[in-house]
Amino acid sequence: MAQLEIAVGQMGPVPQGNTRESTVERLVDLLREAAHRGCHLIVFPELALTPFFPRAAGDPDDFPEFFEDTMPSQAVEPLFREAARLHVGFCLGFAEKVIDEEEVRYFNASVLVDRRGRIIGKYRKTHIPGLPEAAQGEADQRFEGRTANFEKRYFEPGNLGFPVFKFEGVSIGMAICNDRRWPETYRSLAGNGAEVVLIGYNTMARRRLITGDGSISEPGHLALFHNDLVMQAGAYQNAVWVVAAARAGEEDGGYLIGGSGVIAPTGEIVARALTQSDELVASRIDTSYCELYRRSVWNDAALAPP
Ligand code: CDT
Repeated sequence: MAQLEIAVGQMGPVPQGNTRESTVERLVDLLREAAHRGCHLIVFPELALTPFFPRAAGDPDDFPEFFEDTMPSQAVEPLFREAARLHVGFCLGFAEKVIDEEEVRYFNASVLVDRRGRIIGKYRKTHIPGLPEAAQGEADQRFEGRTANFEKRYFEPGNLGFPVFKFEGVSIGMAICNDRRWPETYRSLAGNGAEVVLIGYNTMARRRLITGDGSISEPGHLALFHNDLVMQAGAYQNAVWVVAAARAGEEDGGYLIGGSGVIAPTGEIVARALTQSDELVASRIDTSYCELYRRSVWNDAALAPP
């Protein structure tokens, strides 16, 4: 049994034109608040360093400035330094560019950083959503008013599986945005021993659902309902804590739902963001709830402890 004081670092919009340095300063401010509130770990959103650029039907060559080819890059160093100084770990989502056997590859990734500022885990998003191609004449780099998702044009599916890492004695796995909608995400992580699943996300409100041959609109209220539904079910059915950090509010003419929070293995939301801005939400995570449910309700499943 272990306990962890954990924080969600929800972010308000990061519009185009913001410098990486100013965005990292906001992350550092949230990390400082987490330290002030006695937290051991803070979770930041998906692609936390940039606008949610896959709304534009471009490709990685259109936005080289949004990709990190080292982590920490020079701009992100202050966050790592402050984490080590204040003894607070973090989980950070970013767009990753790697050279693999002379081939350039792009992943939607996150790292888990320990309380000494060292990377102890990496995850690459498995379920890449969106359209691979824009409609005729639509392929460009415009963000304004766009609610589409073109991630398939930017990222390939992750190749690291669903790894789990020890952080202060607690088994932690990561997932990124669309991954949270898929039951195998939680089941794979829980099967690998995860007690806590950290999720960063960027979900557009009033989005269109992509079908094989186009898209159809979805009632606006369902975006937040489905967000809660999948994470609460994932937490309960797999006896894990879910700690979810969103980007929220109006960014370049599109609206991101927010709704960051912490969900217990009971399936209950135990802490939740109130705003659509940078906001810290903190909660104590107690892994005895994972054990309780694995020994009782889920006792005959693969999740049961040996
Ligand atoms: N960023 C991201 O993964 N967004 C997705 C869009 C999914 S469209 C079904 C999300 O899950 O919100």
